[in-house]
Amino acid sequence: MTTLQEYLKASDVPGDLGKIITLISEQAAPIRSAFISNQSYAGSTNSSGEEQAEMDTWADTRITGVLRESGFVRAVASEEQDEITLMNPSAKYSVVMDPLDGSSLIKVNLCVGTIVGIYEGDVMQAGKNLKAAFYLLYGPMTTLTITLGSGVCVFAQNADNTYVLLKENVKIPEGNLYGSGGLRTEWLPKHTKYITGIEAEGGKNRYTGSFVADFHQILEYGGVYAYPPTKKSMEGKLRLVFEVNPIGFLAVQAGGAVSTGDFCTLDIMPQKVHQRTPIYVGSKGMIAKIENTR
Ligand code: AHM
Ligand code: MG
Repeated sequence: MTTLQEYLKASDVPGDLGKIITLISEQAAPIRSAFISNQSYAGSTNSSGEEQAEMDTWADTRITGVLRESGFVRAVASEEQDEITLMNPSAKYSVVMDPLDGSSLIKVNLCVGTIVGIYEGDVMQAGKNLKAAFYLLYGPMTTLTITLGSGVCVFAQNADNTYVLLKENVKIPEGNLYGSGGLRTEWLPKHTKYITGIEAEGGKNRYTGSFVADFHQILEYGGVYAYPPTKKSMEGKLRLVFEVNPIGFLAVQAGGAVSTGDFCTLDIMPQKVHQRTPIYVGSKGMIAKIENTR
């Protein structure tokens, strides 16, 4: 069975990039064991004004700490930090991350994940420039879904914490699952028309409220995950830099697509680190459909 280490080597990944991927993937085990002792809320808020679950802060501190100590990282932008953290100015790679996505689901024991993107140079770049993107999904198994810019692989963590290849050359099929964030009463006409159309064609609703988990089932079965613009927030909810770009890059590498509803999110040059964007991600046909909805 191919291990993550063997895969990184066979892919000729530059040393420092491989080390960063390895270091973050090694945090899955401590993060998993910390779930049980970090059930309560920290009582602080992140820069988007949302309550930070204690686990968010814990995972953020843990990953940021190991990246800083490693000396391989130039800068880190995290959903849980207001500003970009500068580390080693002579290092080649910078990391963007949502250390614990879907954290409101921890106390009900549903799946959550860690989202990571790695750029050469600084963090404020268009998503299409990513050198690697991956997410850890803490489900019945811990899995790591990764692209190095040429296809997508899924690894599963063994009892000895080694990641072994579960699936390679993953492709998003055309499928009919859909999951949409935002209250229906807050949706705009274009999105309502789109979802109503999917439902009329027999689409099945699947939405847990954890982006990583909801995307992972789209990757397997096909369909669309959406967090649309709403009457309250024209930018939707998800953050371009930490969430939308890494997952969107993976989707495109798996033969799918990602869009604001009008154009590919990977072309957006971020203006602010915590910038939000509407997102539609999944099967190519589903994304073409929203872009063609008037
Ligand atoms: P988080 O990073 O604070 O957990 O917020 C992002 C999450 C996504 O995982 C999920 O898709 C979305 O927010 C759910 O939002 P809602 O509860 O509005 O459906
Ligand atoms: Mg998140």
